[in-house]
Amino acid sequence: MPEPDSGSRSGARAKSGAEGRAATEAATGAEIGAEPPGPFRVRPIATRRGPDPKQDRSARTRLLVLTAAAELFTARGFRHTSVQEVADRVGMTKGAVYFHYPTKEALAVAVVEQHYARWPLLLAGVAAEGHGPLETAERLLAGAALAFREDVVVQAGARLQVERPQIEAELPIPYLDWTELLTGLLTRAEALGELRAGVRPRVAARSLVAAFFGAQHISDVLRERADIVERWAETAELLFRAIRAD
Ligand code: LUB
Repeated sequence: MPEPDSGSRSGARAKSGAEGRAATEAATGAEIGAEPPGPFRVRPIATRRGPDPKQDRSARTRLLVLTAAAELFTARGFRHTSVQEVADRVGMTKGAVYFHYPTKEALAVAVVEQHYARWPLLLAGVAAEGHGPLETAERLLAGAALAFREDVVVQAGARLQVERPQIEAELPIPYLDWTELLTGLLTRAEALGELRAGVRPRVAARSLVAAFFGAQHISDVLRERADIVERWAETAELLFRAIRAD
C-alpha cells in the first residue's frame, strides 16, 4: 500500500508552522526542532544563545571570524590563508581569533561544518512547500546551486573539501550526507510511483551527487560559479527526465 502523498503536486500553497513541520516530517521522515534532520547532523552557529549578552557577543564574534575566514579560504585556499589575515579582516588581534578558534585547522573544520549546516535549513524550507519527494529533491538541488553561487561559506566549504589532503584535521566526510538525503527522498518517490521503472533510488542519488559535484566544480574553475544555476538546471532537466516516471 503506497504511503499517502506528503504534499499535493498541484502548486500546493506554502504550509504554515505545524503543517510546514508535518510536510517536512512527511518528506524527510525526520522530526523538526529536535536534532537537525539527518543526515547533516551539524547545527548552524546560533548568534542568540540565551539570556547572557556576553554569550551572544561571543557567538556573533565567532560568526564574524568564520565568515572572514570563509572569504579568504574561498579566494586563496587553506594553505595561502593565514590567521593574521583573518584577524586583520575583522579588525581583531591574532590572539583574539585564537580564543575562538585555537588553530587554522579548527577554523577550516568550523567553516566546512557550517557549509553542511546550510542544508537542513534549505531542506526545511523546500519541504514546507509541500511538494512530493521527487520534486522536493529537484528543488533542493536547485536551491543548493543558488547557495553555491551566492554563499561564501558554502563556497569555502567546497574548496576546503577539495583541499582535504592538505588539511591536518578531521573534516566532515563529503558527499555521503547528500547521498543519504537524496536516497531517502527517492525511496519515498519510488513508493509513490514517481520513479521510472527500474530506477534504483540509491543509484539515482549517487548519480545526482556526482553530477552536481561536477557541475559546481567545472563552473567554479571556468566561471567562479557565475553560471552554476544555469549549468545545474540543464543537467538536472536531463537527469530528472531519466529518473521520473512518465
Ligand atoms: C556536494 C560538495 C559539492 C555534493 O556533499 C558535498 O560535500 C558536496 C562539496 O564537497 O557538491 C552534491 C550535492
